[in-house]
Amino acid sequence: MMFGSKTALIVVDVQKDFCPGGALAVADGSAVIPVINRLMGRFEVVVATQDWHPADHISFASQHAAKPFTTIELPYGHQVLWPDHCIQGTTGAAFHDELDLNPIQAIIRKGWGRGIDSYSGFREADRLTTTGLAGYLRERNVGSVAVCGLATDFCVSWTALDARDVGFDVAVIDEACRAIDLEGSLTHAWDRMQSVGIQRQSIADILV
Ligand code: VGL
Ligand code: ZN
Repeated sequence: MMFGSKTALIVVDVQKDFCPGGALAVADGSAVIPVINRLMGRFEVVVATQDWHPADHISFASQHAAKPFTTIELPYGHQVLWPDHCIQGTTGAAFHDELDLNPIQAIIRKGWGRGIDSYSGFREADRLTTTGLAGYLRERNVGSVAVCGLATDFCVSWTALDARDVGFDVAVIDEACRAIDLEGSLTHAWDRMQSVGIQRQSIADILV
């Protein structure tokens, strides 16, 4: 199928658990919300991702008697172990109250299978199982995407890299993201994104 002419905004994981007070709070995470609320009105297509784990999810340190932020090897690869977060149906998994949900046209939940994580909104951590987001965007005539949300160095960058990998033009909107930054992960994420031609975009370029 030909890639289309529309640009989509992908709003990644703006959920209570990733904001101050949440189980896996990203420093200054809620600062992205007023910016994203303004950005959404500038795009024809707006989708959001929602991290959505069962209570016994394999990415949780509690399932391995391990400390959060350590890593293990799983059949699909390297896995950072996280504090329990974004458990299906809990308050922490809900979108932040200040995020305007009305402009969001589709929501992709990810990480819902017990045995596999999914930072990317396009593809699970085995790098094979797709979520359907690429097909959705193609059917809606999208050719390029702008990515924003939480966290820059995990779900935002993995989503942006996969978007590029399946052939979209991709920008990441810097001021509309915040990072976890574990051991240089933020610098590494920007290096990887820039090496595959992902644009680092400023809100000033969009909100003129
Ligand atoms: C995320 C760690 C675990 C994210 C999700 O949204 O960046 N990070 N699950
Ligand atoms: Zn998660």
